[in-house]
Amino acid sequence: MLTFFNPEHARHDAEFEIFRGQQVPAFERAERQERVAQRLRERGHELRVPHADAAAVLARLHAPRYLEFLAGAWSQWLALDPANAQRLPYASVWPVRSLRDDVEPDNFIARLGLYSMDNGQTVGPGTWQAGRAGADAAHSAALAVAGGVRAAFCLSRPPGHHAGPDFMGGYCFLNQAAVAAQTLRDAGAARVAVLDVDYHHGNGTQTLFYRRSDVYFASLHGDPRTEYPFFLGHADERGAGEGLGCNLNLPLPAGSAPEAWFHALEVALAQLAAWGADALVVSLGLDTAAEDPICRFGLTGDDFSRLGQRLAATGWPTVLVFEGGYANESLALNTVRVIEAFDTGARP
Ligand code: SP5
Ligand code: ZN
Repeated sequence: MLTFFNPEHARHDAEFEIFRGQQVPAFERAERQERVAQRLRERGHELRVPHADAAAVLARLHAPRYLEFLAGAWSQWLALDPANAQRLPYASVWPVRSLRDDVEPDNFIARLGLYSMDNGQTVGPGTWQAGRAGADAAHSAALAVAGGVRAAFCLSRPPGHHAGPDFMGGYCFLNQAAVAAQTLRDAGAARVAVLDVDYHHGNGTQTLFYRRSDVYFASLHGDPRTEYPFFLGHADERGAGEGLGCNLNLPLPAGSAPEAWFHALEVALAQLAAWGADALVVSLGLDTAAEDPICRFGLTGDDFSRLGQRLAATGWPTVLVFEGGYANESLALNTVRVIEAFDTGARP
């Protein structure tokens, strides 16, 4: 499968994340993607550096002040104290209910909180460049598909589906699946389906399209009552305004078996077909794997092949966008299983 991959992704690669008040080794590392890229090369897939510029699409999805903050964050952090070059900023205050989010504070950490939903990621020296490279990859993959390629893989990181209109969260900064969906729309697809199969609910993507009737968001994920992102992803979220009826959440209990997961997949695909989708974006998280260190579904290698085959059988022009997946040993194998099963299933 034609794959868009930009080595710039590695410019965002924090060594640690915060867990229970301690710095622990980060789960979302550049190594994840390097391993997938390596495996794809070994298997003979074409890896192409993206050249299309997603700036204009990003500007329609994300708030200008958020993009401006992300672009300038590292230099502002350094300007506070040259010693900050050796430190990473973490948010510690957030504008929750009753607090104002319309006035941007001057204080850097306060602004970081304004533009974050959690402290699961930090902004480093290359975060903006890595994020932009990922968005360009999503834009390029969608343009290839709009141009007649049956399917393309956007092998980007950091991931994107938790990033909303004006916030980062859950290791995500810029919403690549949303960039792909918007690009397909702009290129002429009337109805674009986004299917999110990451273990975690894609709260950012849902929110970006919640009031729109031209993009349908469907997601299968760990029940937010117990699983991250906790505050969105329930079954009663059906869209709003024009977008009412164009959002489907299928939360499953942590620990659900593959058969329950594939049943939910059928429900989602039937809904997207009934709606009349003419192109598909898959938020391809592989943290549903049995061996994933932070998630609790039990998909096996064969299940990932089954997923790829099932997606190909829909017949839709498809952009696959890499999201989560933290069992680095099997991640590359499972990703390539999805990609190759799709290729086999899509062959005429
Ligand atoms: C894209 C994506 O999959 N984002 C996931 C964000 C999950 N954030 C919560 C991580 C909680 C980590 N728990 C550490 C357990 C250590 N034993
Ligand atoms: Zn995830």
